[in-house]
Amino acid sequence: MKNSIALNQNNLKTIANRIPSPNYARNELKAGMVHVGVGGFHRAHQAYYTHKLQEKAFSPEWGICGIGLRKGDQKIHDVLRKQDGLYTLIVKHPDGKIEPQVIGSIIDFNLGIESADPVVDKMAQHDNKIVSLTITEGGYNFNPSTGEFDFENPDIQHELKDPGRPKTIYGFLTAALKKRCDSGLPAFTVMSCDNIQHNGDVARDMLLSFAQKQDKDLAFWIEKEECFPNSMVDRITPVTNQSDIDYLEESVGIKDEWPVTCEPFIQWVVEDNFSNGRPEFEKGGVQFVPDVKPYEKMKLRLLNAGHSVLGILGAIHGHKTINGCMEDNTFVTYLRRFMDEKATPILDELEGIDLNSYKDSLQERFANPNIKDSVSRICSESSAKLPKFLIATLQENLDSGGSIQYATLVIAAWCYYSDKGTDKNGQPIEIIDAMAAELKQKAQQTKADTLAFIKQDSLFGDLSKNERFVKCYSDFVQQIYKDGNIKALMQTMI
Ligand code: CS2
Repeated sequence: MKNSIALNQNNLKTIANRIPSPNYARNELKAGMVHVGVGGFHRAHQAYYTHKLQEKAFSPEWGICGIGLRKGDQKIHDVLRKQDGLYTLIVKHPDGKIEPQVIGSIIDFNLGIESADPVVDKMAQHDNKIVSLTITEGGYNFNPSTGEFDFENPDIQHELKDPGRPKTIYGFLTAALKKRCDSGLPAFTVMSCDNIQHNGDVARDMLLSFAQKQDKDLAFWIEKEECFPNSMVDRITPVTNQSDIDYLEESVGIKDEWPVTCEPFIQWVVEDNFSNGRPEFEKGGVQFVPDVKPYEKMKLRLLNAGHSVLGILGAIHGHKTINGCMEDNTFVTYLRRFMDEKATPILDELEGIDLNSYKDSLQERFANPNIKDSVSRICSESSAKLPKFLIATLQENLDSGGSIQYATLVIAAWCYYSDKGTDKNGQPIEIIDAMAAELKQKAQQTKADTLAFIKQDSLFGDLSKNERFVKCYSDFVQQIYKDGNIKALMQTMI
């Protein structure tokens, strides 16, 4: 568009004539929440809910300050600073309708890379009442099979020796909490928004393990004063593409360097357990419940696990997107069988939720042809995701005598995927995983030792010693390694 304009506060009036934009006094907002990990998901979810709240019931004490602790956060920091915290959220409906809107709830951004002070100070500041997190499943620094805090991590060892120069979330949280404790300020709530079962409890246990080693008095104070609500978060948020940036500039007339796209569905179920007040998020549609555990289990073991099932199998077959998988009947049937026969039996009772319609709605969401959620995003960091999404279900089915084939095939396929790095057409698969090299190395030993891949105990626990699992896994590995024709194998099972 000829007269396209840059997204920033000065241009907001003009932009508001083109698409919905914040109508509240952003300059009056204070940073009552400090959010670590400002990826697409945070911007499509918590920041969106906060924006909705501001529109419905202006609450000046509840703006968001973004925080980045990793080098990779530099870019979002620079973009959001340049755009005065503003960005466009593009909701893509299954029928092709596209709804862009400007979100205004992020009002500041600090990096803790070169110096920790700006971040620690922000967290320790009086106005701040909540530190929320989307630091990914791998960011919690625990051993997935034992659940124990990983003190071997060199960054953790560094922080224990030198608390003044924190590197991980734990070092930053304790440094800020120490300041608050010393100056008589109340503890902030730590609100985890990651896809981990009992995410608040995990955040609490890990923070306390760390703090107990670093400063016992502080650990005692944290234990007494601080709340860690569990929550279930949900909105499918694919990686932003150049075509999204071009669409905004060419069709809407807005130059936004990093918009976010997402599906229309959104859900947030949170335990009402906050140490120092909270926004009235319910006005923006958030559900507060006394116990979120059954909801999180349902979501992790159906939606997230379902994604991984489609992602790993789809990657080997050569599907590029999740909706591409959903156009393939073999994948659709396989997914449903996995959800009905493996995942549903291990879920807890959920009052008022009809699991069949939940699963139907997941299928519709996955099939949204406009979302184009890439298989590579879903498979990224599988080493952090699969233990929580899939292996946990497998373990429960092994314990209860339930059926295991559908999940076991995915594990066998994950081994093949890590080993080969190409799909059935010989096209390279992009593997993004902090453990990629180790996974590959183990997978490559499969020919000599069929169980080499599952002998990684930190991921698989004692699965390699379970006779029933080993038999099923070995059969699948042999079959996949014959010709990599994963779809043919799936077809024999449905
Ligand atoms: C996905 C999630 O990362 C993944 O593998 O399953 O990002 C998923 O899209 C969100 O949890 C949806 O709420």
